[in-house]
Amino acid sequence: MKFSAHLMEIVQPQWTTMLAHPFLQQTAAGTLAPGRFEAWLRQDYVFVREEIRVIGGMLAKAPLEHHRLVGNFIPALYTELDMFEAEAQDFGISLDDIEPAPVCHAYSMFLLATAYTRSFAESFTVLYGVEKAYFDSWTQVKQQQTQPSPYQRFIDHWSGNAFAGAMQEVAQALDTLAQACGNAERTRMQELFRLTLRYEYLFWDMALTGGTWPV
Ligand code: MP5
Repeated sequence: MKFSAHLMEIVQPQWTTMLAHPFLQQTAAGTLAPGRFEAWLRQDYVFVREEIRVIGGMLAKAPLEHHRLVGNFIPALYTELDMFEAEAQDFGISLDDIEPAPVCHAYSMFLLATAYTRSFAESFTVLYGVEKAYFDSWTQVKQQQTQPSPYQRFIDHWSGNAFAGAMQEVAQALDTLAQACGNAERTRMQELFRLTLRYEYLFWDMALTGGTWPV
């Protein structure tokens, strides 16, 4: 079995729980309370901005054969930031002075630390988890929605063909990388993948419940 498929198999129950998160269900049903999408948008904007630094760290370690794939994330993420900025303007949402909420802060620091302190294969596994979580989450929203959503641009972006193609390339590169890893490294990759999924769940939770700093 390919390593990317193996990862999905070992986290299957938690992955299913993540996809059942009320934030996603309510986004699909069009019943999200006012302010909740705004909370997600502001926090995810900060997250994507930080992700560019993560890619910078990964590029420094990327084997030449994977350099272009990783490097291509930088213009793609800037294009995503443009999408956030355009949508925020349409919704009248300010993107100024956003304080990262605890989960957003912890998750982006986890990505950054992984990129700078772990092997390339390990941080690439986390990148796969980040992308796969959004691909599956927004694809499910797209499949479940029965009417157009005010947030359609986001739904279409992460469930569309371009993102699906990039997703496939990432999965293939991960499978190639994993073939050259020993058992100990593969075990660490699995642990990091599970952590990534846990953070993804928490990110939806934060969007739905606020999750701001208590003190
Ligand atoms: C992604 C994201 C998708 N934007 N935010 C979270 C919390 N998880 C995953 O990654 P990308 O690189 O923005 O497509």
